[in-house]
Amino acid sequence: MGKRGAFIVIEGLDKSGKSTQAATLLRRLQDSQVSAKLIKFPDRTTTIGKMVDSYLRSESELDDHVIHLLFSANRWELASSIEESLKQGETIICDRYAFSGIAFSASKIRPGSHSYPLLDYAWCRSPDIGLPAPDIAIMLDVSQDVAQARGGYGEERYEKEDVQRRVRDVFVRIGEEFEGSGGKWLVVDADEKPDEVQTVIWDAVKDLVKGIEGPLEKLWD
Ligand code: Z5A
Ligand code: MG
Repeated sequence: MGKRGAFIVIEGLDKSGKSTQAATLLRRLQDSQVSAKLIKFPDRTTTIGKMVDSYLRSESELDDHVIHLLFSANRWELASSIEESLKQGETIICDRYAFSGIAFSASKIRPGSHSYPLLDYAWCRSPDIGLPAPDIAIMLDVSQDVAQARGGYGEERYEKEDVQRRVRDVFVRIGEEFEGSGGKWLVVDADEKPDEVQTVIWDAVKDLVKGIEGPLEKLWD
């Protein structure tokens, strides 16, 4: 049997350049004749994705538990097609994944409280247990003032300074746990110029994209 494709997840704070870097990486892989595709979560095109989209644009209100489960369900909608593509030898670049799911939900605080969590961290992690696990998760770390200077910041529900600060703290915890469970978690300084960020990313993935012999692991399993 041939090698399987690599599953590369790009995560990070808002306006850290995830979509920019994911698109650049895809072009580079295609130029190098590596079979690859780019996916993104939330996938706003599916039935569930449309509900998520409406919530993010503040066009609808949903209970915090419900929106968390919808984000996860949106990933499960695509889980078997991700597995199939990887098995066929196609590399997948994934713009946000389950780590964003935990980071944004577990950083919510109870109304009237300064720091008391609204949703339990372990509860937030549980619906994504068993999803395809990435071979590497690349966390783009941007500072607040740099993110705010970039286009579009502040247009959607979670793009507020205090939210982003709490999200970042949860991302640090997630990274430690992912590494602790044997995963690869790479933090990249995303304040740098796009080309410089891409150089660091390429360096981290260039061997993985040659194909992987080992089985695809399951997330948090
Ligand atoms: N969310 C959740 O709660 N639960 C979940 O399970 C998931 C997500 C999966 C929407 O996500 C929201 O959903 C998000 C998390 C939550 N909440 N918020 N806020 P989204 O992925 O759809 O969000 P987005 O609208 O695509 O924004 P983004 O992802 O945060 O942006 P980005 O992809 O990181 O950045 P970009 O689009 O590549 O770049 C932004 C701008 O900066 C653009 O003008 C670029 O040209 C510029 N840019 C990029 N890189 C650079 C550098 N290095 N230097 C200078 N300028 C740059
Ligand atoms: Mg994006």
